Amino acid sequence: MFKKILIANRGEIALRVIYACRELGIKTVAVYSEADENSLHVRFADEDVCIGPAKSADSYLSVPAVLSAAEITGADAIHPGYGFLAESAYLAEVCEACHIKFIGPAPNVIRLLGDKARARRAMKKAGVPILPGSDGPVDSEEKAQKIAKDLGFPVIIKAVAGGGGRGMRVIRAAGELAKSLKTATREAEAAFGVGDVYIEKFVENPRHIEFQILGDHHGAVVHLGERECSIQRRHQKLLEEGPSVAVTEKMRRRMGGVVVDAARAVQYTNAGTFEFLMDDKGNFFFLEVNTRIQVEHPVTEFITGVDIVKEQIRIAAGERLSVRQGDITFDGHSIECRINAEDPETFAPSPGVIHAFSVPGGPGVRVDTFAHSECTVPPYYDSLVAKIIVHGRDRQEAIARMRRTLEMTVIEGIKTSIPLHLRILADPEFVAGRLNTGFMERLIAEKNTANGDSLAEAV
Ligand code: MV4
Repeated sequence: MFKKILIANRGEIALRVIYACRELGIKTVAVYSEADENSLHVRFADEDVCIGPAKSADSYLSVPAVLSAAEITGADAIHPGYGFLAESAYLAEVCEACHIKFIGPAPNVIRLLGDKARARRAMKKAGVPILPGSDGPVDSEEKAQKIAKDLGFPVIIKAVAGGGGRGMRVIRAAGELAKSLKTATREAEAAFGVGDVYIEKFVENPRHIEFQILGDHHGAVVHLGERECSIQRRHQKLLEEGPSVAVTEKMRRRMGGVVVDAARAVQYTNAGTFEFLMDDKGNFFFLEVNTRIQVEHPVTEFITGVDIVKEQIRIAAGERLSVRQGDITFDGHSIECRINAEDPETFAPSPGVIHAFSVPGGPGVRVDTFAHSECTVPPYYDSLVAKIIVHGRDRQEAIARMRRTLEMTVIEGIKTSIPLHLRILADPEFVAGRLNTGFMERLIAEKNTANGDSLAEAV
């Protein structure tokens, strides 16, 4: 087992990795930017190294800075968390060259799955259902028109290097295609440095459902069931839950089998997430594979009892998975709310000093956060301040538990998304489980209408 792990991240996920390391008896190294000098991940790590100024390009995103910190402190592995360098095939490669274990999949697997057109091809070959679309990147308007005509409108253009919605364009008629192809290509080039795009049939208002997997270096792969992540705004998830009300036990077994086979086919190791769209008929279509630990992993930890971060560390150290598929059960229901430092009405960021911070406990409540009274939420990074995750015997109990937890949470000094979450949890469609990726747009539109009609009525 590793003796010392460097955590190449900040905030709640850096603390989450420290929790796992402490329980495993592994020493930790925190890295931090000048803006994070006083944060909890620095306080609770055994060692810490300042790796640069607040700007993440010069600190948390700097491979030389992170690698130097690992070399200086003699860390034998690096956990990248999520965001920043988590899906950098380059960091994984440099780690290999330096004989430091990267806690994630092999560099060539990260690279394969990071190219969405290559990933589509690999998944199709492995028997994963994909949407009809182009065979690879589309390099001319003529080819794009031909493909779109064969698919039938609407179609969607996506960046090969994309993910998270950047460089995407929906096209509803042939006349819009030329312009959308140009703008998508330009956007992709600017955002990722790679302008290649591909085309897929567009699915209207799908559900977003993802399967968590784990694979070790001895050929064992298991799935830990699904999470429903349809409640998002501008490709930022706000609330996730598991299991999905739209997935039956039979579907879970079938799709679980599909993703396990696919992970084996690409020799996937460590933790990963297979993202799917589900249409209104219950059909699954592959979107992409996330080759990192995800923000919403606690939902799965609650329903399966598996500590995913500990498994990641064990896997990277060459140990076998601690669970077999037959041992994994899916118990009760879990919901996560992402509490962001933002205005719940305008979604404008709301960084600053938190003057009071208190979240209730009680049965089935978990809070993953770096926040405490008098801590600072810096303006330089993402706005996540806390994840509140609950577990109940069923969905109804989980919803009630999340409501009482949010109602009794005190965060003063900054604005947070808590009022927005309470509105989501009070929505009859949400309570009925009728979710799709258009949910937030509808909720916000309804709120705006209510505001227009009568300011007094809007809560
Ligand atoms: C789609 C789609 C409909 N049809 N692909 C958005 C993020 C990226 N990972 C894929 N996305 C989508 N791809 C086809 N062929 C709709 C979305 C989409 C979406 C997906 C998941 C979660 C939220 C979303 C919100 C809007 C659009």
